[in-house]
Amino acid sequence: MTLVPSWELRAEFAHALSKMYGAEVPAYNDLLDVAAAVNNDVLRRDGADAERLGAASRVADERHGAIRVGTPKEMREVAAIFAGFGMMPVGFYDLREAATSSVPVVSTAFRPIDPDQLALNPFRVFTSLLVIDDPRFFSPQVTAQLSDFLDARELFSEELLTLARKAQDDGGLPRGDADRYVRLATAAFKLSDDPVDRLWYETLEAISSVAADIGGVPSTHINHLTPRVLDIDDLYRRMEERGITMIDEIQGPPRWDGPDVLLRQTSFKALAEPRRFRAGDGTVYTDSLRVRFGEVESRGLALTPAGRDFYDAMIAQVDAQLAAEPARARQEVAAGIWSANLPASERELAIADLAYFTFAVASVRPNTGQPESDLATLIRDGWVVPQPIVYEDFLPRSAAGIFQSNLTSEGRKDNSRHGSNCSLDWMSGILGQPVADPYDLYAAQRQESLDRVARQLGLSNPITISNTTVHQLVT
Ligand code: OOG
Ligand code: NI
Repeated sequence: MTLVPSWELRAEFAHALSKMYGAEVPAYNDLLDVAAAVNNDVLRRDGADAERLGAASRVADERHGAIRVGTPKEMREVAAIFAGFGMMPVGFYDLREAATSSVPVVSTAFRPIDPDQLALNPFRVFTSLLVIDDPRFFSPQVTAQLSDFLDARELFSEELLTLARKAQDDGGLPRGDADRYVRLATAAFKLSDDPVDRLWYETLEAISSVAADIGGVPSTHINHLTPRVLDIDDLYRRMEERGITMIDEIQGPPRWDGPDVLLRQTSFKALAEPRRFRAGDGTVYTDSLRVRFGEVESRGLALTPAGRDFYDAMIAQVDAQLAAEPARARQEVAAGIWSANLPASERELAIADLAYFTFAVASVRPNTGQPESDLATLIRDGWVVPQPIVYEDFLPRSAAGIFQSNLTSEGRKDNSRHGSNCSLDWMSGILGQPVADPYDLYAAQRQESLDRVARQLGLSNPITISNTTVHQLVT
């Protein structure tokens, strides 16, 4: 029997979620319209250049979602559901540390890992786990109450989990099962109209509105769904022109004259949505909550560890300069620091080993000399050409910013206490499967292309990457 392959299941799941979220949050549909209009304009303006970081068809369909769960068991179940769609855990983000206000979660992202799979459909879900025993946020009593509350709920049915395991084991599902799997998985992330216990919700909200959104309600829901756009500054302007108030600034790197790196994101604030509540005396009534919002992103080059350190140093300099000149706009300060420091072309970024690329033998080979085995020399001498690798992951600081811009209150965090230690390995333990390190994935992709190039050029030694330039910030 022919199976619907996992990439098609993933694409259908992403479409079904998008349709559901658009019905729940109509402003999301506006965002999709504007994003599509911006992308069409950029494609018309820049032609093939606009597709250097992903084919137009991939970008048009590209979304990331965000969900939040409460227990290691829920986290494992969600991992099983995503695995059936070919989405694996990648990266670790500790938002308890990255956020200044009360965001008691640690996160990973489920996404395809293979470049071919990413090209077919890159759907990813940023998935956060509430750390219910972190004493900076929760008293022992609240921890115990949270534990009881969360243990009593069931987010995912046995049928859904069984279909997911089958999809993972077989690499796909027959049509009938596929439809059922996509339908059940989508419904599991629908905003529920089961009444929310008001007093319990408020107890948690006083500590952290994120904790209330996760542990104060009987089910989980998609928090936002984010399209990818090729010109986020243009999108920001067009949304404001439509009268939709965006958060104050675009998160992440600035717009500048060189290549985009990593990830730029912005969002509109959470909108009031009707929700049902149960009061202390048992009466059920309708009120509203503001937790779900619209976000959009643009993606640039993946940075190497050296590039990321350099990025972090530039960000620290932006912070320092803003502290000295608080009236200036962050994006403008950052653009100045970028121009003074970051190599302004893909070729130079590749030579300096600051960003990840795959390499191909140049179509016109140099007609003198022999190729060296040092990568920077091969690029400089014209033997190989770099192709950018797009950043497929997230940024903790932007994620914290996105969480924080939508909190209804600062919440409480007792910084005199020590938080429980969490790490990528700890998350692997929770999930019972390895969480991939994004750098390993990018490096492996690069290495595969270098091995191919070495064969094609007939090099007797493997190609080496020496990072001889030490990057110092201009101050
Ligand atoms: C997740 C926030 C992080 C992003 O794009 O960085 C995120 C959440 O609000 O649950 O989605
Ligand atoms: Ni997001």
